[in-house]
Amino acid sequence: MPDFPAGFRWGVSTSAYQIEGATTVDGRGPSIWDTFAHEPGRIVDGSTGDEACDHYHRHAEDTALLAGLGVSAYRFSVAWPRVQPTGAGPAHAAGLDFYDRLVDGLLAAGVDPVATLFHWDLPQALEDAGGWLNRDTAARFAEYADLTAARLGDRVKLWITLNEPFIHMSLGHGIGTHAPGRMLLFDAFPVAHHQLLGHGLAVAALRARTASPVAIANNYSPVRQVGDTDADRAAAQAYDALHNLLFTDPLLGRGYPDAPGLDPAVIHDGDLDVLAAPIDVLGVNYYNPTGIRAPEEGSPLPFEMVPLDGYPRTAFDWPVAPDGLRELLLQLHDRYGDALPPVQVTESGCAYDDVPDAQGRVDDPDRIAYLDGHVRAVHEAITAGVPVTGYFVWSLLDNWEWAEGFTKRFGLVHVDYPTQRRTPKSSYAWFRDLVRR
Ligand code: IFM
Repeated sequence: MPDFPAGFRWGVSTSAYQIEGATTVDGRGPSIWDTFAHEPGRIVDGSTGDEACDHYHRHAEDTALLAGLGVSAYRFSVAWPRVQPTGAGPAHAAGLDFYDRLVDGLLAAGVDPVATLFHWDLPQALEDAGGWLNRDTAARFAEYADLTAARLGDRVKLWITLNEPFIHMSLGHGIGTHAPGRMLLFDAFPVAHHQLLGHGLAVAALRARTASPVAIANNYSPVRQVGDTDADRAAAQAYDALHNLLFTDPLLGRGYPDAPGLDPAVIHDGDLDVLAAPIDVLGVNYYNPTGIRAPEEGSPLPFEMVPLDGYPRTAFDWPVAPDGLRELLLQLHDRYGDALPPVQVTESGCAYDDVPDAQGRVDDPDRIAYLDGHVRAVHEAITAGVPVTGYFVWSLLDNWEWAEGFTKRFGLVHVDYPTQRRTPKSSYAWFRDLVRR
């Protein structure tokens, strides 16, 4: 493995609803994911995040795993319904106490806390008032950011406002496979704009409370056009605008791209200035490229997704394409030039069906190969001039993978859910050795 620049940040990521459990403990309110997961037929294995990895009670053990890994940073998310159980009103002290303990434990272990404010677990009370379709949710989000930073702002080393607003819009509000389960297709655009507005307002709230850098974590997927007709080209452009540009162009001062569904009536005067508040880091979550061709006649979508041939595949059936990460980082650099802040890869990882052997060891060579390829791709991008300053593996632990329940394992650490026993996989040792070097 080639050398990385001094100070490069190596980390791992998780999110609240996927690991914490304890969903009714210490006054936490319900979130849209509690509601959704409890609806029959929503989650493939019928599971919920009620217990997940029980991290709420086992955070000290998990912090010891981080210390053993030697990472310099840990990216977790704060559950909004712990801080404001009904999505409004003063901070709920018992909820923030948990993150206080977690952050202090991380610092004592020499690990920088990196906090994401919104990783999809909207308080149910806000959803009942229209959720992200309601412009007021953006203001509520800034208020929650302020309350959280008032308590943790002196110790969190990097703040991330939103996680993957594209996924929350498209799966949660476009096709309804994630909470809150709305099926609005392109009428979901207000969810994009209000999340971005909330991000901009939260940046201002955070700046007033802390000197730590502020970021957003976007999901990107380079588009591989399948077919060579004008219609295929138009389809690839439409998908690229929606997935890759819609949530980055306005942040970096270019306004919205020409994307399907964009409704100018939702954008008020002055909003674009709020969205474009300077950020210190752009978080990049990358898993795979997407194959796109022209849709069949009569399709409600202006593109069709097609499987990409010629790649190994993960247990999610996603193509393993490290070259896509290099390509994406170079594209960001080319498109935004000097407007691009330093980039940190805030999620990179893969699901495989890892099973302990007779001795209880979990050998996961496919994950090691995946990570090795993606870390090298980052190095190639740095060599080509892209300012990449960090790389976080998704995820520290096997955890509750949204609509896939417990069926997809992304962790460097295996979790036996009935006993909550944690077993570091061989990829944990591989990543530890990489970080040490
Ligand atoms: O588990 C998710 C995470 O919550 C957001 N990014 C993608 C991961 C894998 O699907």
